[in-house]
Amino acid sequence: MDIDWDAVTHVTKVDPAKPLPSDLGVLEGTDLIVVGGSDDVTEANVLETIDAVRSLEAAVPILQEPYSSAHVSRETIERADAVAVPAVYNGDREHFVGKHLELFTEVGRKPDALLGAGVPLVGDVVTSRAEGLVTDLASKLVGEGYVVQHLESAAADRARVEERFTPDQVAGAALATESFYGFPIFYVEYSGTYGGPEDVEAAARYLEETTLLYGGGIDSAEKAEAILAAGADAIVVGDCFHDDPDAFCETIPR
Ligand code: 1GP
Repeated sequence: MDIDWDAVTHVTKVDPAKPLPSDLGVLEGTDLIVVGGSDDVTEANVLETIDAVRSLEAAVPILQEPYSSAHVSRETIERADAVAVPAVYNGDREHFVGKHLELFTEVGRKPDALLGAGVPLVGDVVTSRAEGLVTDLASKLVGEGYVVQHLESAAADRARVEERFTPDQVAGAALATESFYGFPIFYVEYSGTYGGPEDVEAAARYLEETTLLYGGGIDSAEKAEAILAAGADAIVVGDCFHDDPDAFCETIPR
């Protein structure tokens, strides 16, 4: 399924390492499900989570957001609609460039590993089929320009973020995302705390084509509305989905 970003206003981030609410029906009002988390995530629990949310009656697109290339496999790429790879502007080099090269190296590394054993093809045919498969898989990987603004979060710890950006720096990162790097997504990440609309307002000034996502501490209709009114294309709700399904439902715009 292609992700129609123009139709995405509400995103749910599902952490594969956390228990799912008993009623997954609450997800039917969301526009996109992101599967990913920082701690205790494995390829196996990513696949289990993708399968669980795929079983929803409403067809909601699924984006895998891996922290490590170990969470990504041919299966996860094939079962998700896309795989979004964060490029953290205020993280260390590994989290802007290093992990991406590692991931694409994994995807491109061995035709036989990607095609699997027992494929009844030989020689050049295997190589050309494998190259086509690698290209198909790589086309599902999309970059996300990221600023991680909650320094006490697991995301900041993992990406080695030591500095919170000022609104001017957030605006600069947004501008670079749109006009220089060309990533389709820019993400203001306050994971675990509510950052308010200021950074979103700063980023929105420079984004025409790029989808602007805000995530962090959204647990009410008021916060959701404030962030959307500030110019975010969509809000991302994580903890509240796992912890308080009733409040989660309130975050879905009517
Ligand atoms: C986390 O931005 C998302 O990556 C959502 O944050 O868990 O605080 O809702 P919360």
